[in-house]
Amino acid sequence: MTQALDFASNRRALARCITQIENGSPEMRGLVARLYAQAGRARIIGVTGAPGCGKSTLVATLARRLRSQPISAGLSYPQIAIIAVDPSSPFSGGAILGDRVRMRDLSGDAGIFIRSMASRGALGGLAGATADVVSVLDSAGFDVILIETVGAGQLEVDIARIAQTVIVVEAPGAGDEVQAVKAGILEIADIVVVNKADREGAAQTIAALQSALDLSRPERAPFGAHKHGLPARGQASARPHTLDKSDGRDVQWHIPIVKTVALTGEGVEAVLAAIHAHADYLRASGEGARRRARAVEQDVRARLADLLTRRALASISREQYDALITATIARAMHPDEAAEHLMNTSWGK
Ligand SMILES: Nc1nc2c(ncn2[C@@H]2O[C@H](COP(=O)(O)OP(=O)(O)OP(=O)(O)O)[C@@H](O)[C@H]2O)c(=O)[nH]1
Ligand SMILES: [Mg+2]
Repeated sequence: MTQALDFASNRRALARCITQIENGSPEMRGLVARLYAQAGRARIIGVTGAPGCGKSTLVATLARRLRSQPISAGLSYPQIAIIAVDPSSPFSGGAILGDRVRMRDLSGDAGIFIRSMASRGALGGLAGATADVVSVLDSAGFDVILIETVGAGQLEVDIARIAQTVIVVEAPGAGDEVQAVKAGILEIADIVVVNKADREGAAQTIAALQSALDLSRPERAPFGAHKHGLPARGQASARPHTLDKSDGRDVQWHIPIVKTVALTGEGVEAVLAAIHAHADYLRASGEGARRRARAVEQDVRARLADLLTRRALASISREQYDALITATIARAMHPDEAAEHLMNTSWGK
């Protein structure tokens, strides 16, 4: 508990702890496990989309807006953490520095903590490390945690899924082509944002996204859209996401498409309204708990796969391992046989 309180006031200790998590440092395990027990209060929002679509600008604008709105009692302002995850770079490379520059104007605010993550090495890979960092930030008392990922592959999908609410950002581009569909990330969207709406082609992009969403989601009644002033059906929104019928509830989420100009803040209020509406939906439908259960299971499996791999590799010498791979390359062995051999060696068979 003291440790968690220390983090809130001691950003340097927090930054050090995150670096150790990234590096998969074993000394951190006990602390991370203790802090995990204290997490579960923060609102976690993932922002993903193609490179350059305006994720960082949107995240910075959202953070500023959130900081200007007191928490319901009206006495304090939310503490916000921003994590930019760049799976493509093993070091803090150019893209992350770019983010830092773009988010520069936030750094004067003591209520906002910004951090980039790039390296691997932690159990469960980068997604596992991100999950650990999120729970450390959560236990440290951050009210909102924003995770920015580039959204180009399965790893980014896994990282985005750590969030309770996933925002997929798209910018007007060439014709009907929707980057989010190409990258396979539209299917994880809870809210779709068409940013750079000041640019030509925003209407076509919205139409293309709308039909992509319509194709993938059957029709149901919307939840919470009117209450939160979101666009009505048929305007800039898609068909609702179907819930598992077995839960017997009639609460549906209606994925909104929100138009923004993140540079000027236009439309960002509507994104916040959608985020609040989605939180209501997650609570009312029980989907929030189901989603967390799925994410936890996925995380456990990723860590298990890592542990088993590490154990198997530790059970043989480098030379034996190389010989196994060489034999497989020469087709003297099937990859299944090589894997099984490693597995059996590690179990002492
Ligand atoms: N015209 C216009 N430009 C924007 C808008 N939002 C962001 N930009 C610009 O688009 C460029 C990329 O913005 P970022 O916020 O860095 O985009 P990103 O998606 O975080 O980029 P990566 O992290 O590199 O993938 C910057 O030059 C921004 O100033 C917008 O609403 N309209
Ligand atoms: Mg960025």
